Amino acid sequence: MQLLPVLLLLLAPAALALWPNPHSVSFGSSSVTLSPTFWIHWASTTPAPADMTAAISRTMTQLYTDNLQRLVVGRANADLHALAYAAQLPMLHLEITGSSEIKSIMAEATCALEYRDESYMLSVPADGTAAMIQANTTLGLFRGLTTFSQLWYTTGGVASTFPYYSFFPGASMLYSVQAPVMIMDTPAYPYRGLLLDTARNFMPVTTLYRQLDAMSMVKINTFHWHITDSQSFPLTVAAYPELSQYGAYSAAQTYSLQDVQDVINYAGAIGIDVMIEIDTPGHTAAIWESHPDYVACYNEAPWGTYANEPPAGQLRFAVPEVLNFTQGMFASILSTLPSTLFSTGGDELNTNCYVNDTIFQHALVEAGQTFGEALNTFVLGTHDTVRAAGKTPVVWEEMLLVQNVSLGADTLVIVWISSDDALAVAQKGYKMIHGPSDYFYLDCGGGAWLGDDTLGNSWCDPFKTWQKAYSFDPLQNLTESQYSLVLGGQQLLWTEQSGPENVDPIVWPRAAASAEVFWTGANGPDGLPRNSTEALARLHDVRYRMVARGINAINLQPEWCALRPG
Ligand code: CP6
Repeated sequence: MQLLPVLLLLLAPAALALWPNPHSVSFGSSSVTLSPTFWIHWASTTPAPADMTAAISRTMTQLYTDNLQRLVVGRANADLHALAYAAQLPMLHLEITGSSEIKSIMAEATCALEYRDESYMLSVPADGTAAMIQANTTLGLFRGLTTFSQLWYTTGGVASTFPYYSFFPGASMLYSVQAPVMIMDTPAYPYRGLLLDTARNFMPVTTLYRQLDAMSMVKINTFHWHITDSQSFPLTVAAYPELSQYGAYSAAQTYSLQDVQDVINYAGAIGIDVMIEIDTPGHTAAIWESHPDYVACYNEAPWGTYANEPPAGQLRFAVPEVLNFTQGMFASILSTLPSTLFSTGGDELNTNCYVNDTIFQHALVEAGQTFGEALNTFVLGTHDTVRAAGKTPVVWEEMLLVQNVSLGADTLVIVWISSDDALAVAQKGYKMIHGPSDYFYLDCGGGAWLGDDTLGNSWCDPFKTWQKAYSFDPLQNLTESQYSLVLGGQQLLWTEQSGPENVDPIVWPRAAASAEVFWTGANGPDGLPRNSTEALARLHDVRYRMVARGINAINLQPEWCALRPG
């Protein structure tokens, strides 16, 4: 009975630790080792952009410090004697194809989704001639480098002695077991994200860097930064410094203008675009701290009547100065952002908040507008500001499906309440990003919080395993003509119950699941549907490599399984 899974494991192709699985891949059955003088060669006559040069040297370091031994199928696969005589890979050429101007990885990673080119071809011959990555862009080359670094295992021994090892059994060697390797790769979807919330609990930039490192390892290309909310406003806004001065938990728990640029630059250099969200008009109680006139029902009791979480407080969006302020705030932030995407939020607006708010009701009368008309004016007004900065507005699904705001056709809609809602978004003809709570919420099942029942049940229980996220079908319920509306998707961590201490274990390696769903698409490289049994072996390797690179990713198995001989 237990033989079956073992047999399946031995028969499975593509056992190498590639994650996400490439679009197409072919392996041979020869081993190659990495030559002690292996180097990575920038093959273009135009000098490499600085972030590309950094990526090359980081890849060299990672090859020698990952120290990943072959797992699951066992150390026995490293036949030291055979490897001592295997062909040695002397170098890797990086070649830009096509004639477009060579730009930095960051420039390519932050360009509009429709121009994003992450495709590459990678070949590793079995005969000791050079390997090659070809791509139209530095971003494509960078994705290829990430894949290349996943091809190599060490035989053990002392990796730090590299490249001074000698080829005697027992010495450390980096090897790849399935040469020749031929990979043609391109993502199925242009948007592959991770949302992190830094408003419920603050996360220092060093914590964010670590998340970005892990994201880049699995080719996630967008950090959706939910930077403010009702509980705190940690973002420094140049034109309105009082927002964070009064709205942050403390002066230490703020992001300076420089911090934000540092995060954006760090992300861009490793192929990640930062999409900032300033959630409006709900989730804005923290704005009351600096602008009490702009916020209705602040901290009103019982909070459950006015908000999904304490403290209650939402923008008085019908008041003209509130729209002016929000536009001014957005413009100030937008002018510092390279991304073409900016989220104005729009989730969980609570209408009770405004019923007895005389200032809001007076503003409605003054404008001669209904609630819905005033909301339309506000949201479309803020979106005009986003477009004036050359960017595309992004909103949560309620703006479209609950509030019926007449969003511009360019607006991207994030589905979160239920995966079933994707169909309604598609029927209205809008482009969407999948982030449904029934598959992708990383905080669900992590324990109840305020607002959940007294037995400790949370409405978003149960815990969403990586297998659950992995089972998501981006095209489910949609008809073929609607497929092109799906731009991709993301897992999400809301941080009511997390912070720098536990963010790594809550997120990793689970968030690798959606990274593969949206890179690889419905089918794996062999044309067969993705399945989590095949994926598990590769995910173990992802986890070990993450730990080697300083990410506190959780175990998926007892260590015994990794040590067991094949
Ligand atoms: N905060 C904001 C949240 C949530 C959302 N928006 C949320 C809702 C339900 C669950 C988890 C998180 N905490 N701003 C929804 C998009 Cl179960």
